[in-house]
Amino acid sequence: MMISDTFEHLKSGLLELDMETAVDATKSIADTGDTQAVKDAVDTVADALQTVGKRFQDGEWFLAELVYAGEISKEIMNILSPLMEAGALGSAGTIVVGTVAGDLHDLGKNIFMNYAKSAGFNMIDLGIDVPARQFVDAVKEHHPLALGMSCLLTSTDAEIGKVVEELKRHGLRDRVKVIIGGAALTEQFAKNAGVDAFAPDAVTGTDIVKKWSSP
Ligand code: B1M
Repeated sequence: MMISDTFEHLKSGLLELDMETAVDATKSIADTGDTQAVKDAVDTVADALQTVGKRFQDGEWFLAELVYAGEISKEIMNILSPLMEAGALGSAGTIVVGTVAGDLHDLGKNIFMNYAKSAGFNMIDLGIDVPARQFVDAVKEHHPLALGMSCLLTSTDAEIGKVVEELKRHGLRDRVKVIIGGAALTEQFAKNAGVDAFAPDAVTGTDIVKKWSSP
């Protein structure tokens, strides 16, 4: 089978909610041992998830389908992530990442983490529904180059300002760069919230932290 067919199976497996096809295709890609193929597979997942989001927005898909598409994506990323980590792990610096309090979305955050890991960053994942205090404690503990927050709900975007305030209150704001991403946010929001950067996607986010790592 051609490698292009395998990417097609990965995508169709996700979009047809066929776990077995998606996982088999991912394993075939992983077995090639080709780092670029692994990155292309992550791009394929990100692309397919945009389609998933559109189907949900258009009322074509419902919550159960969304959740299952999320589970398939996680299985795929579980196979791909260790291969992406194989690079110069941690050499570019540490980044602490989490999804803000009240928000349980993590697919985009995980994709960003995988991209940044593959670029050599040591990623510390605080998970989802992370309170401001926990972000601050992690900055104190790990002294990261950057703190990343993901937010997909307009009802939780105020959490970002809270974290920035907490960082200031603990005298940490000048010691860490702050990057945010997620469907609820914009460049303008980032300016108002006093963070250093907004990443519209994982690739741009990784480019931004790379610049911070080697100015
Ligand atoms: Co929810 N959801 N959801 N959802 N969900 C959205 C966000 C929504 C826009 C859908 C819609 O109505 N059109 C909407 C929010 C509306 C709003 O606030 N304005 C919504 C809603 C309402 C909800 C619930 C309230 C639904 C309900 O229960 N009635 C509920 C809330 C639960 C909660 O969090 N408290 C809910 C639940 C869920 C599921 C659990 C079913 C599932 C999440 C599964 C999971 O994450 N494990 C889910 C999903 C899948 C979505 C959509 C369809 C897709 C999100 C996604 O994963 N996209 C989403 C619709 C949409 O976004 N169009 C929607 C793919 C992902 C790759 O994109 O996360 O944007 P994204 O990440 C991108 C970039 O943004 C960027 O890089 C990624 C890749 O390029 N990025 C970063 C993201 N974070 C970054 C951080 C960085 C850098 C880049 O640095 C730190």
